[in-house]
Amino acid sequence: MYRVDEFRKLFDKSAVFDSPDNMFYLTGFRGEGCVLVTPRAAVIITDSRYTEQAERQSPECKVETTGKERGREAIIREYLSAEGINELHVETGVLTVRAYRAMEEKLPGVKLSDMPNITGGMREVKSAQELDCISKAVKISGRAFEALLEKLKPGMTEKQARAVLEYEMYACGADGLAFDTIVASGVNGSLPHAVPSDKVINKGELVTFDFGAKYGGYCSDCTRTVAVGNVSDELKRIYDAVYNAHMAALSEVKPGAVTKELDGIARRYLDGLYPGAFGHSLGHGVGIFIHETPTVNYRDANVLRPGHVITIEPGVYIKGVGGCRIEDTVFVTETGFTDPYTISKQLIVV
Ligand SMILES: [Mn+2]
Repeated sequence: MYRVDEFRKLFDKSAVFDSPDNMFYLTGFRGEGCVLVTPRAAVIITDSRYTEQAERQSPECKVETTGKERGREAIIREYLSAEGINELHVETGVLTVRAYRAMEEKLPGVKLSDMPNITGGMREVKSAQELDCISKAVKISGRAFEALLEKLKPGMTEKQARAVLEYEMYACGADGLAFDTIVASGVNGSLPHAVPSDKVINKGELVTFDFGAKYGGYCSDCTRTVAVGNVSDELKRIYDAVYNAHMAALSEVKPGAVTKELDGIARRYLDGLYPGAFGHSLGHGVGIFIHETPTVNYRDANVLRPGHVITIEPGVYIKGVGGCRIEDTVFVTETGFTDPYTISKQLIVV
């Protein structure tokens, strides 16, 4: 997809993009390098490993290959001087200090300015094509999770369970993983972002899986907590509380809904039952990157619009006991929302 024209309507100055996500969003190019956008030019600056790829993925862009005599800044300088431009907006949140200094040094007479967040806003509202990619990523991860449930047994380690789930995502057609898969069993469940370990999964434990696939450059994000055999009433109560919080917040997802109020629905309910046990945000936007705007937390009053893609993922985490989280990535529609997942949210017992 080529979105440089759309970008220029919102920003008529010159900019260079170094973040792979923004490079891909604006041009469709998925290799390394940078993208220069001026009022007249859209240029992918890359090295010879990616020249042909850039031409294939982004036929609308000019492709420039760096070489010994003509580095990235030299190419940028040529384009800027051709248009008489003396200011360049850069992604200061992405560039290393070294890269920034190299630009300062090698682009004399060019003022480097902070790039306003134009692409972040553009990326919030997804096109039908983008929603299709996210739906496919969701379906791949859903099929993979079903395959995992067939194989999940007490005695497996968290790492082994992760290996199965990630293998199945690839086998089901994922281009890659949206993020590092989380598997947290038993007392490890109190760590919201637990790293899978050699711990054996035992009967009587809850196991939280947080996983996502990438398809066509877009992410999916899902969490399910399953019971291995019979679990204690205490763990069942935690599950029910998270389930209720998830469903209550989800049911209010619609255009016009304010994100901090959605967060509040889940937070007030869970704080009433388990004070302080729900520490993280209710959710986040999802797209090319796994955590995008709009934010869905207790601070920000973002107003949801059709085309927003967000997660709803309340959780309860109690040290020494365990934890639970239930998450789906959902689409805001004209009238409410659609939830593309088919994995049950009722407690699954394996
Ligand atoms: Mn998430």
